[in-house]
Amino acid sequence: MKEFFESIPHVKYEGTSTANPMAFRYYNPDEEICGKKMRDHLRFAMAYWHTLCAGGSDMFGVNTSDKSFGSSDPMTSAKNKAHAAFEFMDKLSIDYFCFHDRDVAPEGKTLEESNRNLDEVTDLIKDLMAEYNKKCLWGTANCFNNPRYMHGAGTSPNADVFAFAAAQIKKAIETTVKLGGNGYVYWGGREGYETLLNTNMALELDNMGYLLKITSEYGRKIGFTGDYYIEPKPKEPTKHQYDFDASTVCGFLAKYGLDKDFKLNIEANHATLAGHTFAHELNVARVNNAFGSIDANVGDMLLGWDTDQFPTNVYDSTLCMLEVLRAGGFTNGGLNFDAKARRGSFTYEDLAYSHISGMDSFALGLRIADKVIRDGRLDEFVANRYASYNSGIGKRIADGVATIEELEEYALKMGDVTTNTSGRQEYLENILNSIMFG
Ligand code: XLS
Ligand code: NI
Ligand code: NI
Repeated sequence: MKEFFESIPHVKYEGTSTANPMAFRYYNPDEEICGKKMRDHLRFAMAYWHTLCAGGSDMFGVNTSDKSFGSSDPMTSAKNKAHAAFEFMDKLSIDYFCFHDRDVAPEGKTLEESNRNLDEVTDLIKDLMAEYNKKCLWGTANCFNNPRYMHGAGTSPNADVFAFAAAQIKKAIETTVKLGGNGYVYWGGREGYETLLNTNMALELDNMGYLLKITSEYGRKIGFTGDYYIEPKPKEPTKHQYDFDASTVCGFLAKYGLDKDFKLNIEANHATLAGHTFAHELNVARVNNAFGSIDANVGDMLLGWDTDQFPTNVYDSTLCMLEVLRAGGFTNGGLNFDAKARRGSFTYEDLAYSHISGMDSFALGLRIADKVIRDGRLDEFVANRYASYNSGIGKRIADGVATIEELEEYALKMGDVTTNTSGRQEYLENILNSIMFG
C-alpha cells in the first residue's frame, strides 16, 4: 500500500531538550510511572471521524483539507482511509482508535447495503489491526447525521425511526464486538428537543431508556464484555439535550435500571458547555462509580459551541489525570482525541502536530499528577479538612446512625459553632503551582 503521510516521520520520544517538532517531549510510551507504562496509563486513541474524515468545513465554508485518500469512489476511499488510519496510528504511537459506523464505511441506499459496506471495510480493518498491533477503544453508531434523524433517534416521535436506530445500533455493537472493542459509546446526538410546544418529554425519555436497555442487553448476549458509556452533552445540536451532564445522566441511568451496566464517557468541551469544569465532570463520574472513558479535547471559553480543539492546557490535563489516578486508572476506557486541528491548519503535518501536542500535554499532566499524589500535601489537607467526621458526633453522622434528637441535643449544648477553619484555596493553588513549575 502506498504511504499516505509521506511528510510525517515515526514520531519518537526525545525528551524536553529537543527542538524537533515531530518528536515527543513528555510522552515516552514504555516509561513506567508509578508501576505502569505511560501507554497503559494514558491509552491514547485516535478519533476516526476527525482525523480521517473531517475536512474542515464549517457553516460558512467548504472543506480546506482533502480527506478522500486518493479516490472519489466511496468504497475505495473508505478502504484507502483504513490504510491511512493505521499508518497514522503507527507513526504517532497511538495504540487505540474509536469509530462511528459511518466513519469507516459509506452509508448505502438501504440498511442492508450499509451493513454490507460496513462488513467489507471492517474485514480489512480487522486485518490491519492485527498487522499493526492496534486496538479498538470503542465503537458507536452515527444516529444523528442522516435526515431521518431530524427529530432524534431513540427520542424521535416517529416509531419507524426508533426501529431503524435500534437496528443500526445492533449492527454497530456487532461490529464493535467483531473488532474486539473495549467499549461502546452512546452519544445522544439529536436526543433532545427544541420546543415543548411539540414535545412529549416523558415518552421520549422512556423510549430512550428502552433503546439503551434492549441494545445493551443484546450486546451482552452476543458476548460483548466491555463497558457501555453514555457521553453527556448539554446542548448542540438540540437546545435541550437529555444527557445534559454527568449528574443528569447518572440520575437517568438509575431511573431506567441501567446504572449497573453503564459508565460515562466524559468530554472536556461538553463539560464546559454545561457550565462545569472538565475535572468536575470526571469527579461526578468517579463518585458515582461511573468513571469510564474520556474524550480529550477542549472548547474555547469565549465561544459557546463544541469547537473540539486539541487539548494543550497543562493545568486541565493535570487535574484530569489526577482524577484518572484517583479513580484507579482506566480499565476499559482511555483518552480519545475527539478533536480536530483548526480549519486553517489544513495539512497532514498539522494532523501530526495536533496529536503530538495533545499527547504531550496529557503525558506531562500524568507526570505532574503523579508528583502531586506523591507530594501528599493536597490529599493530607483534604483529609484533615473532614477530620471532624472521624470521631464523636461526626463519626455517628458519617455512619448514618446519628438521630435528629441527638443532633438537636448536641447543637443546644454547643450554643453556636466556633470551630470553622480556613479552606486555604490560594495556599493550595500555590502548592499546585510549585509542584508544576518548581
Ligand atoms: C459530539 C460527540 C461525538 C461523540 C461520538 O459532540 O463528542 O463526537 O464523541 O459520537
Ligand atoms: Ni465526543
Ligand atoms: Ni463533542
